Amino acid sequence: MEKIDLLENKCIGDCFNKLVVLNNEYLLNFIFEYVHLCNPKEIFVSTDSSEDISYIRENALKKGEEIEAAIKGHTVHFDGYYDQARDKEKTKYLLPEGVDLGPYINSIAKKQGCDEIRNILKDIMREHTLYIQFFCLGPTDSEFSLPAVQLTDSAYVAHSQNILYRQGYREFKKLGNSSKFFKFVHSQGELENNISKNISKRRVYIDLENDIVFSANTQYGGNTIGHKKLAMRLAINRASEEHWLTEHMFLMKVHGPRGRKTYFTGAFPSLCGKTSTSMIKGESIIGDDIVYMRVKEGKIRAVNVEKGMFGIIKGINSKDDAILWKVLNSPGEIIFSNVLLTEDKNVCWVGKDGDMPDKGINHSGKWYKGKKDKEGNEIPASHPNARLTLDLEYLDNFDSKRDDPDGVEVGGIIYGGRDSDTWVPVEQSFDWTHGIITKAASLESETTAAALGETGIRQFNPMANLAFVSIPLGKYIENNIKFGTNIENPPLIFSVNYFLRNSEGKFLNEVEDKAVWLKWMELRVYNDVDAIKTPTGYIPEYQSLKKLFRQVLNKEYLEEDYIKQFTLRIPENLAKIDRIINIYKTKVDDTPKILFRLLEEQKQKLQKAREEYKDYIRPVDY
Ligand code: SPV
Ligand code: MN
Repeated sequence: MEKIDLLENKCIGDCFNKLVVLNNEYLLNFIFEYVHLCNPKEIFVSTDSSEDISYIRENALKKGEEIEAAIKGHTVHFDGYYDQARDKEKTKYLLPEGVDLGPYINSIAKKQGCDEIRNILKDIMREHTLYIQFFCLGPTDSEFSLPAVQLTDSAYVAHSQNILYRQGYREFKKLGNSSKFFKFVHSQGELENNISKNISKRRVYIDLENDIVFSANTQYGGNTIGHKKLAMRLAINRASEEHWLTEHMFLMKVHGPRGRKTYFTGAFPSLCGKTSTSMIKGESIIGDDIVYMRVKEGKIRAVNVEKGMFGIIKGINSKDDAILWKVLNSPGEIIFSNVLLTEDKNVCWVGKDGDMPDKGINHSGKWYKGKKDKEGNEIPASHPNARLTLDLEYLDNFDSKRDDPDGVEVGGIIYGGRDSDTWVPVEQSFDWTHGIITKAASLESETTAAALGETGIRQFNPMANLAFVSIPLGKYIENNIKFGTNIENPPLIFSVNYFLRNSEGKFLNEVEDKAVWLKWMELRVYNDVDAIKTPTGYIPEYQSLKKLFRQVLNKEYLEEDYIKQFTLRIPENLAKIDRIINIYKTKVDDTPKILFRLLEEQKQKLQKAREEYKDYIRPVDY
């Protein structure tokens, strides 16, 4: 009785009733436990209604978590200066004694971690409103649907979730008295000027056994928006148990000849062109960050887990990003985070058309040109990881298949990283297993200035998913291999590399060239173009690309450029294979044996080719 009273007393208006009618004792117990611990001042419960959704947005403005910008519907939010990205170090799995998920998985003993997080959460919401929200990951009324509940004391986080995820109060009504849903507890903690003050107590702790993620003393979306990367970690574990896949991928429709439509997914580490690929001119976007994939009737089908975009804004301009540019300059619901807001409430970011104003407010507070931080570094007008949050429906290239409960059939899967010297711009693997091993599981990416630390350092990032893999890595690789092996015609697997350079460090491709690679991959799905077999996979013939460059970009494509771009770089490829084998040998338990076998085979093929042709093989030499 006492529990019920506590909840009822804190609930605003009829909010208590909104919980009761869901008829789920697990849900009520969960909510009670964290209300008791976090002790919010009051509780707001959101259903799927537009009034409830508006209430949250209005609260974000009223509490100063967001500021209205000049264009109607646009708001700006700031995270703290030292809270601008995912905190990898303080993101940990709570693991019971005796469980070890390997060196790539950051963990803490469950008892110790639970004590620590409970201490941090104790009374943490006492000055705040708690928002309780229900969502559905994946389309509603679907085999893919995963219900999830979020508790957060940030109206900004709650507002972001309303833009990014499908409402799920109705899904919870259908769920009845079940404990099978994901749970998130977030608090921004004590605030100073609306910024989380206790950054040293920032934590993201993940409890896989109970499908709960705790996040405290942080505001940045990647640490706080429960349904994004927090849910992704839970979903990778769930998918592994149930034999489907959760991947860090976009989902898009590529338009082929004669009205043909082919769906592609693509995995790229952060800041490597994932969103920009899904936004390529002339194609259609279904999602830009996370997919679930299941095998149905012998075909791989995928859905977008989300409904919105939490995209990087740096560099968006009218010429290269016409569709986004239009939306960013029109009325509509958009949250900008960590951009520059001028006195007349204009939103600016690095790389936007026009001149950058020399003052305004940004993630460092009052900003002026030349301002330096405590470390003496000049503060840019907007943070490199500044973002825009919007519903994909606003985009002219939006594909309404996004909400199809059956998802879409996947024709091709693309893996890409930031690689200055090894992979060719586009290549098809020999088959599913070869693709998963030599492309996906071998993915590396060079660090950029946007992340902390030295730039240009190659980082191992299998499936662009290393930060989110919540099961032993060897098992995750094995799940991926198995997923496509019993399928008669699995999707083709490709690698792309938008960042190849010549020996002087100059990029060998233009930004827009990726539109051509995409069309070539689409044709390959139906064997509509021939390809050249190399020791590492199939690459395009010059003539097919020449034709596509003309069709897609109206550009002359020179054979000398083709040769530079598609020359097989044997020493670099051999060095890469050695790095990858070494990682799987020394840092990964239970790597599937076939991974070593295939990589050794590829190595031998490359060595043999080197004897025949020397270190660099031009595509015209095969
Ligand atoms: C990414 O970094 O991959 C993102 C943004 O999609 S975050 O929400 O931080 O994960
Ligand atoms: Mn992402």
